[in-house]
Amino acid sequence: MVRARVAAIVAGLVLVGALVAWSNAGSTVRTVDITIHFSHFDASSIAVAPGETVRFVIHNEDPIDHEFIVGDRYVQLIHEFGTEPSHGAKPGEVSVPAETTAETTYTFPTTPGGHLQFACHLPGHYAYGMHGSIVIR
Ligand SMILES: [Cu+2]
Repeated sequence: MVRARVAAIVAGLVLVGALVAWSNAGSTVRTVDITIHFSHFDASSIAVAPGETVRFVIHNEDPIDHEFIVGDRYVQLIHEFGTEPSHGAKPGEVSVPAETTAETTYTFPTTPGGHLQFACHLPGHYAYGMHGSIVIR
């Protein structure tokens, strides 16, 4: 009798633990909204936690196309001098056509202290100021 009651309590605790773990797993993706207006991002710096997964939702209010690329200096250089016309397949890289909203999800490295960038590499846009920093801390 007592054993059955203890077993029921233990089973209940295991269920509660599983539900808490499940709800925490669902909350690990943070959404960051960024608006592009007059060829500028409305954020200049974003702080993320090591290993954090962020869903970036990019709102392009301009009548021209833009893009949103997350990566280190090497990735940014590839895109600045590269020829990829559009993005969307790789995490952290998305094209944002004129007056639309697009999103991309990126999981950051687990090592704290890293510095990445977000940027637009359509011709002349980076030089015009379409970039910002991402600090992992
Ligand atoms: Cu742009």
